[in-house]
Amino acid sequence: MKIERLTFIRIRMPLVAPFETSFGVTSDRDCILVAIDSDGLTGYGECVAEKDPGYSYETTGTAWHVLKDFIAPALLGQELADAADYQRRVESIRGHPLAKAGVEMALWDLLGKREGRSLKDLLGGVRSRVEVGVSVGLQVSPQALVERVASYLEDGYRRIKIKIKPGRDVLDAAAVRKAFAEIRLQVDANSAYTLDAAGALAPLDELALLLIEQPLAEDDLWDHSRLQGRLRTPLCLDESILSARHARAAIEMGACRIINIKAGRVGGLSQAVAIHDLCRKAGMPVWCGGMLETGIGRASNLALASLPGFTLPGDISASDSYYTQDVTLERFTLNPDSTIDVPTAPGLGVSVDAGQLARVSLDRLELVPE
Ligand code: NPQ
Ligand code: MG
Repeated sequence: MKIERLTFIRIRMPLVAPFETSFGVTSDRDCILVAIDSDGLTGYGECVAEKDPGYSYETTGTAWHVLKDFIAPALLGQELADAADYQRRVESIRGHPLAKAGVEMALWDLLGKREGRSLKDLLGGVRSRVEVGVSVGLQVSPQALVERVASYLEDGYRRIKIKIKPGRDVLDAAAVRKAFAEIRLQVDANSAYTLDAAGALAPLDELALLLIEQPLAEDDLWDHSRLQGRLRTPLCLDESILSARHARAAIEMGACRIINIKAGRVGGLSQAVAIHDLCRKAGMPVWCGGMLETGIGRASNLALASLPGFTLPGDISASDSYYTQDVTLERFTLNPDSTIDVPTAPGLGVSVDAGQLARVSLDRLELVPE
Protein backbone atom coordinates (compact mmCIF):
# COMPACT_ATOMS: atom_id res chain seq x y z
CA MET A 1 0.00 0.00 0.00
CA LYS A 2 1.35 3.38 -0.93
CA ILE A 3 0.87 5.96 1.85
CA GLU A 4 -0.65 8.81 -0.17
CA ARG A 5 -1.94 10.94 2.68
CA LEU A 6 -1.83 10.97 6.48
CA THR A 7 -4.42 12.95 8.44
CA PHE A 8 -4.32 13.58 12.18
CA ILE A 9 -7.45 14.87 13.89
CA ARG A 10 -7.46 15.96 17.50
CA ILE A 11 -10.87 15.49 19.04
CA ARG A 12 -12.59 16.12 22.38
CA MET A 13 -15.66 14.11 23.39
CA PRO A 14 -17.57 14.83 26.61
CA LEU A 15 -17.93 11.82 28.92
CA VAL A 16 -21.42 11.04 30.28
CA ALA A 17 -19.91 11.43 33.79
CA PRO A 18 -16.47 12.47 35.09
CA PHE A 19 -14.05 9.52 35.37
CA GLU A 20 -11.78 9.58 38.45
CA THR A 21 -8.73 7.39 38.97
CA SER A 22 -5.80 7.43 41.40
CA PHE A 23 -4.02 9.90 39.08
CA GLY A 24 -6.82 12.40 38.47
CA VAL A 25 -10.27 13.13 37.17
CA THR A 26 -11.39 13.90 33.63
CA SER A 27 -14.70 15.00 32.13
CA ASP A 28 -13.72 14.84 28.46
CA ARG A 29 -11.88 12.36 26.31
CA ASP A 30 -9.18 14.07 24.26
CA CYS A 31 -7.49 11.87 21.69
CA ILE A 32 -6.09 11.84 18.16
CA LEU A 33 -7.65 10.01 15.24
CA VAL A 34 -5.45 8.92 12.36
CA ALA A 35 -6.59 8.51 8.75
CA ILE A 36 -4.44 6.93 6.04
CA ASP A 37 -5.40 7.27 2.37
CA SER A 38 -4.19 4.71 -0.15
CA ASP A 39 -5.57 3.66 -3.51
CA GLY A 40 -9.03 5.18 -3.00
CA LEU A 41 -9.47 3.67 0.48
CA THR A 42 -9.18 5.29 3.92
CA GLY A 43 -8.09 3.44 7.04
CA TYR A 44 -8.83 4.89 10.49
CA GLY A 45 -6.98 4.49 13.75
CA GLU A 46 -7.08 5.98 17.23
CA CYS A 47 -4.17 7.13 19.36
CA VAL A 48 -5.34 6.63 22.95
CA ALA A 49 -3.07 9.21 24.63
CA GLU A 50 -4.91 11.60 26.93
CA LYS A 51 -4.64 15.36 27.42
CA ASP A 52 -2.60 14.88 30.63
CA PRO A 53 0.34 12.53 31.39
CA GLY A 54 -1.63 10.60 34.07
CA TYR A 55 -1.88 7.05 32.79
CA SER A 56 1.17 7.35 30.52
CA TYR A 57 3.89 9.92 29.92
CA GLU A 58 2.42 10.37 26.45
CA THR A 59 -0.19 13.08 25.93
CA THR A 60 -2.16 14.26 22.90
CA GLY A 61 0.51 16.96 22.65
CA THR A 62 3.52 14.62 22.61
CA ALA A 63 1.71 12.19 20.30
CA TRP A 64 0.88 14.99 17.86
CA HIS A 65 4.57 15.97 17.79
CA VAL A 66 5.82 12.40 17.32
CA LEU A 67 3.18 11.64 14.67
CA LYS A 68 3.83 14.81 12.70
CA ASP A 69 7.61 15.12 13.00
CA PHE A 70 8.82 11.51 13.12
CA ILE A 71 6.25 8.88 12.17
CA ALA A 72 4.70 10.73 9.19
CA PRO A 73 8.05 11.50 7.49
CA ALA A 74 9.01 7.82 7.78
CA LEU A 75 5.85 6.76 5.92
CA LEU A 76 4.66 9.41 3.45
CA GLY A 77 4.94 8.24 -0.15
CA GLN A 78 6.33 4.85 0.95
CA GLU A 79 5.03 1.41 -0.03
CA LEU A 80 4.08 -0.50 3.13
CA ALA A 81 3.53 -4.25 2.99
CA ASP A 82 2.03 -4.92 6.42
CA ALA A 83 2.17 -4.13 10.14
CA ALA A 84 5.58 -5.80 10.55
CA ASP A 85 6.94 -3.59 7.76
CA TYR A 86 5.46 -0.53 9.52
CA GLN A 87 7.05 -1.51 12.84
CA ARG A 88 10.48 -1.82 11.19
CA ARG A 89 10.14 1.70 9.80
CA VAL A 90 9.33 3.25 13.20
CA GLU A 91 11.74 1.06 15.18
CA SER A 92 14.34 3.83 15.48
CA ILE A 93 11.80 6.14 17.15
CA ARG A 94 12.31 5.39 20.82
CA GLY A 95 9.25 4.95 23.04
CA HIS A 96 5.93 6.67 22.28
CA PRO A 97 3.95 3.42 21.90
CA LEU A 98 0.56 5.16 21.98
CA ALA A 99 1.47 7.32 18.97
CA LYS A 100 2.87 4.33 17.06
CA ALA A 101 -0.16 2.16 17.82
CA GLY A 102 -2.64 4.72 16.46
CA VAL A 103 -1.05 4.54 13.02
CA GLU A 104 -0.76 0.75 13.11
CA MET A 105 -4.50 0.52 13.79
CA ALA A 106 -5.23 2.65 10.71
CA LEU A 107 -2.97 0.39 8.63
CA TRP A 108 -4.88 -2.71 9.75
CA ASP A 109 -8.17 -1.01 8.87
CA LEU A 110 -6.78 -0.24 5.42
CA LEU A 111 -5.39 -3.77 4.96
CA GLY A 112 -8.74 -5.28 5.90
CA LYS A 113 -10.70 -2.98 3.60
CA ARG A 114 -8.32 -3.83 0.77
CA GLU A 115 -8.66 -7.57 1.25
CA GLY A 116 -12.35 -7.52 2.21
CA ARG A 117 -11.54 -9.18 5.54
CA SER A 118 -12.43 -8.17 9.09
CA LEU A 119 -9.71 -7.27 11.60
CA LYS A 120 -10.88 -10.23 13.68
CA ASP A 121 -10.05 -12.59 10.79
CA LEU A 122 -6.75 -10.85 10.02
CA LEU A 123 -5.61 -11.21 13.65
CA GLY A 124 -6.79 -14.81 14.04
CA GLY A 125 -9.84 -14.15 16.22
CA VAL A 126 -12.03 -17.12 17.08
CA ARG A 127 -15.07 -15.57 18.81
CA SER A 128 -17.96 -13.61 17.31
CA ARG A 129 -18.91 -12.06 20.69
CA VAL A 130 -16.60 -11.21 23.57
CA GLU A 131 -17.27 -11.00 27.30
CA VAL A 132 -16.97 -7.49 28.68
CA GLY A 133 -17.13 -5.60 31.95
CA VAL A 134 -17.20 -1.97 33.00
CA SER A 135 -14.59 0.18 34.74
CA VAL A 136 -16.07 2.34 37.49
CA GLY A 137 -14.19 5.47 38.56
CA LEU A 138 -13.70 6.60 42.16
CA GLN A 139 -16.94 8.00 43.61
CA VAL A 140 -17.53 10.45 46.47
CA SER A 141 -18.28 7.68 49.00
CA PRO A 142 -18.60 3.88 49.28
CA GLN A 143 -22.40 4.35 49.25
CA ALA A 144 -22.24 6.31 46.00
CA LEU A 145 -19.98 3.62 44.55
CA VAL A 146 -22.46 0.86 45.45
CA GLU A 147 -25.21 2.84 43.71
CA ARG A 148 -23.07 3.28 40.58
CA VAL A 149 -22.27 -0.43 40.52
CA ALA A 150 -25.96 -1.28 40.99
CA SER A 151 -26.83 0.78 37.95
CA TYR A 152 -24.15 -0.91 35.81
CA LEU A 153 -25.40 -4.32 36.94
CA GLU A 154 -28.87 -3.21 35.87
CA ASP A 155 -27.42 -2.30 32.45
CA GLY A 156 -26.32 -5.93 32.22
CA TYR A 157 -22.60 -5.87 33.05
CA ARG A 158 -21.53 -9.09 34.71
CA ARG A 159 -18.01 -8.01 35.65
CA ILE A 160 -17.22 -4.84 37.58
CA LYS A 161 -13.86 -3.14 37.99
CA ILE A 162 -13.51 -0.38 40.56
CA LYS A 163 -10.68 2.10 40.80
CA ILE A 164 -8.81 2.30 44.11
CA LYS A 165 -6.13 4.51 45.67
CA PRO A 166 -4.54 4.74 49.14
CA GLY A 167 -7.28 5.49 51.67
CA ARG A 168 -9.99 4.49 49.19
CA ASP A 169 -9.37 0.78 48.79
CA VAL A 170 -10.53 -1.86 51.27
CA LEU A 171 -13.65 0.03 52.44
CA ASP A 172 -14.79 0.70 48.87
CA ALA A 173 -14.20 -2.85 47.71
CA ALA A 174 -15.77 -4.34 50.85
CA ALA A 175 -18.88 -2.17 50.44
CA VAL A 176 -19.35 -3.42 46.87
CA ARG A 177 -18.71 -7.03 47.87
CA LYS A 178 -21.16 -6.75 50.78
CA ALA A 179 -23.87 -5.35 48.51
CA PHE A 180 -23.25 -7.89 45.71
CA ALA A 181 -21.89 -11.13 47.13
CA GLU A 182 -21.73 -13.06 43.85
CA ILE A 183 -20.49 -10.62 41.22
CA ARG A 184 -17.16 -10.84 39.42
CA LEU A 185 -15.26 -7.95 40.97
CA GLN A 186 -11.74 -6.59 40.44
CA VAL A 187 -9.81 -3.46 41.44
CA ASP A 188 -7.32 -1.19 39.64
CA ALA A 189 -4.84 1.07 41.49
CA ASN A 190 -3.05 2.58 38.47
CA SER A 191 0.34 2.44 40.25
CA ALA A 192 -0.77 4.37 43.36
CA TYR A 193 1.07 2.25 45.99
CA THR A 194 4.61 1.50 47.08
CA LEU A 195 5.49 -1.97 48.31
CA ASP A 196 5.30 -0.71 51.92
CA ALA A 197 1.98 1.07 51.43
CA ALA A 198 0.58 -2.03 49.71
CA GLY A 199 0.41 -3.72 53.12
CA ALA A 200 -2.95 -1.94 53.36
CA LEU A 201 -4.22 -4.17 50.53
CA ALA A 202 -3.90 -7.43 52.50
CA PRO A 203 -7.61 -7.44 53.56
CA LEU A 204 -8.58 -7.52 49.86
CA ASP A 205 -7.62 -11.21 49.98
CA GLU A 206 -10.88 -11.84 51.88
CA LEU A 207 -13.10 -10.31 49.18
CA ALA A 208 -12.85 -12.98 46.46
CA LEU A 209 -11.59 -10.53 43.84
CA LEU A 210 -10.75 -11.72 40.33
CA LEU A 211 -7.55 -9.68 40.43
CA ILE A 212 -5.75 -6.60 41.73
CA GLU A 213 -4.52 -4.51 38.80
CA GLN A 214 -1.24 -2.57 38.79
CA PRO A 215 -0.81 -1.64 42.48
CA LEU A 216 2.85 -0.55 42.14
CA ALA A 217 4.97 1.58 39.84
CA GLU A 218 5.10 1.01 36.12
CA ASP A 219 8.85 0.35 36.16
CA ASP A 220 8.77 -2.00 39.13
CA LEU A 221 8.32 -5.62 38.11
CA TRP A 222 10.49 -6.73 41.01
CA ASP A 223 8.35 -5.29 43.81
CA HIS A 224 5.24 -6.69 42.12
CA SER A 225 6.83 -10.13 42.41
CA ARG A 226 7.48 -9.48 46.12
CA LEU A 227 3.89 -8.34 46.63
CA GLN A 228 2.42 -11.29 44.70
CA GLY A 229 4.25 -13.56 47.15
CA ARG A 230 2.24 -12.00 50.00
CA LEU A 231 -1.21 -12.07 48.39
CA ARG A 232 -3.50 -14.93 47.40
CA THR A 233 -5.43 -12.72 44.97
CA PRO A 234 -3.82 -12.69 41.50
CA LEU A 235 -1.99 -9.51 40.61
CA CYS A 236 -2.60 -8.26 37.07
CA LEU A 237 -0.14 -5.96 35.32
CA ASP A 238 -1.26 -3.16 33.02
CA GLU A 239 1.16 -0.18 32.89
CA SER A 240 4.23 -2.41 33.53
CA ILE A 241 3.85 -4.49 30.37
CA LEU A 242 5.17 -2.42 27.47
CA SER A 243 6.53 -5.24 25.31
CA ALA A 244 6.75 -9.00 24.94
CA ARG A 245 10.05 -8.81 26.84
CA HIS A 246 8.31 -7.29 29.85
CA ALA A 247 5.64 -9.96 29.64
CA ARG A 248 8.25 -12.71 29.64
CA ALA A 249 10.14 -11.11 32.54
CA ALA A 250 6.92 -10.72 34.55
CA ILE A 251 6.04 -14.37 33.96
CA GLU A 252 9.54 -15.62 34.87
CA MET A 253 9.68 -13.39 37.97
CA GLY A 254 6.19 -14.26 39.17
CA ALA A 255 5.34 -10.55 39.13
CA CYS A 256 1.71 -11.27 38.22
CA ARG A 257 -0.69 -14.10 37.40
CA ILE A 258 -2.76 -12.22 34.80
CA ILE A 259 -1.89 -9.67 32.13
CA ASN A 260 -4.01 -6.81 30.75
CA ILE A 261 -3.21 -6.22 27.07
CA LYS A 262 -3.79 -2.82 25.45
CA ALA A 263 -2.62 -2.40 21.86
CA GLY A 264 -1.82 1.27 22.55
CA ARG A 265 0.41 0.64 25.55
CA VAL A 266 2.48 -1.99 23.71
CA GLY A 267 2.96 0.03 20.52
CA GLY A 268 0.43 -1.61 18.25
CA LEU A 269 -1.89 -4.50 17.51
CA SER A 270 0.96 -6.65 16.18
CA GLN A 271 2.77 -6.52 19.54
CA ALA A 272 -0.52 -7.06 21.36
CA VAL A 273 -0.96 -10.29 19.39
CA ALA A 274 2.67 -11.28 20.09
CA ILE A 275 2.12 -10.82 23.85
CA HIS A 276 -1.13 -12.78 23.60
CA ASP A 277 0.72 -15.63 21.87
CA LEU A 278 3.53 -15.66 24.43
CA CYS A 279 1.10 -15.61 27.37
CA ARG A 280 -0.98 -18.36 25.81
CA LYS A 281 2.08 -20.61 25.56
CA ALA A 282 2.97 -19.83 29.17
CA GLY A 283 -0.57 -20.47 30.44
CA MET A 284 -0.93 -16.84 31.55
CA PRO A 285 -4.53 -15.59 31.19
CA VAL A 286 -4.97 -12.22 29.46
CA TRP A 287 -7.79 -9.74 28.97
CA CYS A 288 -8.24 -6.66 26.82
CA GLY A 289 -7.82 -3.34 28.62
CA GLY A 290 -9.58 -0.14 27.64
CA MET A 291 -8.77 3.57 27.33
CA LEU A 292 -12.30 5.01 26.98
CA GLU A 293 -11.95 4.62 23.22
CA THR A 294 -14.23 6.07 20.59
CA GLY A 295 -16.03 3.61 18.33
CA ILE A 296 -12.83 3.28 16.30
CA GLY A 297 -10.61 2.03 19.12
CA ARG A 298 -13.52 0.07 20.59
CA ALA A 299 -13.89 -1.89 17.32
CA SER A 300 -10.16 -2.64 17.42
CA ASN A 301 -10.40 -3.86 21.04
CA LEU A 302 -13.30 -6.17 20.18
CA ALA A 303 -11.32 -7.76 17.33
CA LEU A 304 -8.27 -8.20 19.57
CA ALA A 305 -10.33 -9.68 22.42
CA SER A 306 -11.71 -12.33 20.04
CA LEU A 307 -8.34 -14.12 20.09
CA PRO A 308 -8.39 -17.42 22.00
CA GLY A 309 -6.15 -16.44 24.93
CA PHE A 310 -8.43 -13.59 26.04
CA THR A 311 -10.21 -15.65 28.69
CA LEU A 312 -11.24 -12.88 31.11
CA PRO A 313 -13.81 -10.11 30.36
CA GLY A 314 -12.37 -6.98 28.75
CA ASP A 315 -12.74 -3.30 29.68
CA ILE A 316 -14.75 -2.82 26.49
CA SER A 317 -18.03 -1.25 27.44
CA ALA A 318 -21.07 -0.28 25.42
CA SER A 319 -20.70 3.13 23.73
CA ASP A 320 -23.54 4.60 25.86
CA SER A 321 -21.72 3.85 29.09
CA TYR A 322 -19.17 6.57 28.30
CA TYR A 323 -20.50 8.75 25.47
CA THR A 324 -23.88 10.09 24.38
CA GLN A 325 -22.59 10.52 20.81
CA ASP A 326 -19.72 8.73 19.13
CA VAL A 327 -17.70 9.46 15.98
CA THR A 328 -18.74 6.16 14.37
CA LEU A 329 -22.15 5.50 12.85
CA GLU A 330 -22.16 2.15 14.65
CA ARG A 331 -22.90 2.10 18.37
CA PHE A 332 -21.79 -0.90 20.39
CA THR A 333 -24.45 -2.31 22.66
CA LEU A 334 -24.33 -4.84 25.45
CA ASN A 335 -25.99 -8.22 24.84
CA PRO A 336 -28.00 -9.69 27.76
CA ASP A 337 -25.12 -12.08 28.54
CA SER A 338 -22.62 -9.22 29.12
CA THR A 339 -21.00 -9.66 25.70
CA ILE A 340 -20.53 -7.32 22.75
CA ASP A 341 -20.55 -8.50 19.13
CA VAL A 342 -17.25 -8.34 17.25
CA PRO A 343 -17.60 -6.33 14.01
CA THR A 344 -17.62 -8.47 10.86
CA ALA A 345 -17.34 -5.85 8.08
CA PRO A 346 -13.91 -5.35 6.41
CA GLY A 347 -11.16 -3.75 8.50
CA LEU A 348 -12.34 -2.33 11.82
CA GLY A 349 -15.88 -2.70 10.49
CA VAL A 350 -16.99 0.81 11.45
CA SER A 351 -17.70 3.95 9.45
CA VAL A 352 -16.98 7.48 10.55
CA ASP A 353 -19.84 9.91 11.18
CA ALA A 354 -18.39 12.92 9.34
CA GLY A 355 -20.80 15.43 10.88
CA GLN A 356 -20.12 14.29 14.43
CA LEU A 357 -16.38 14.14 13.75
CA ALA A 358 -16.46 17.77 12.58
CA ARG A 359 -18.36 18.78 15.74
CA VAL A 360 -15.79 17.26 18.10
CA SER A 361 -12.64 18.23 16.15
CA LEU A 362 -10.18 20.67 17.74
CA ASP A 363 -7.36 20.49 15.22
CA ARG A 364 -6.63 18.77 11.92
CA LEU A 365 -3.43 18.22 9.94
CA GLU A 366 -3.23 16.67 6.45
CA LEU A 367 0.16 15.56 5.18
CA VAL A 368 1.03 14.42 1.65
CA PRO A 369 4.37 13.41 0.10
CA GLU A 370 6.49 16.38 -0.98
C1 NPQ B 1 -6.82 1.39 33.08
N1 NPQ B 1 -8.72 2.40 31.84
O1 NPQ B 1 -7.14 0.25 32.90
C2 NPQ B 1 -7.47 2.55 32.37
C3 NPQ B 1 -6.79 3.80 32.50
C4 NPQ B 1 -7.45 5.07 32.15
C5 NPQ B 1 -11.02 1.91 31.49
O2 NPQ B 1 -10.02 1.88 33.57
C6 NPQ B 1 -9.21 9.21 29.99
C7 NPQ B 1 -8.75 8.40 28.99
C8 NPQ B 1 -9.14 8.77 31.28
C9 NPQ B 1 -8.19 7.16 29.27
C10 NPQ B 1 -8.52 7.08 32.87
C11 NPQ B 1 -9.89 2.07 32.41
C12 NPQ B 1 -8.60 7.54 31.57
C13 NPQ B 1 -8.11 6.72 30.57
C14 NPQ B 1 -7.95 5.85 33.12
C15 NPQ B 1 -7.55 5.48 30.87
O3 NPQ B 1 -5.90 1.59 33.83
MG1 MG C 1 -5.44 -0.43 34.41
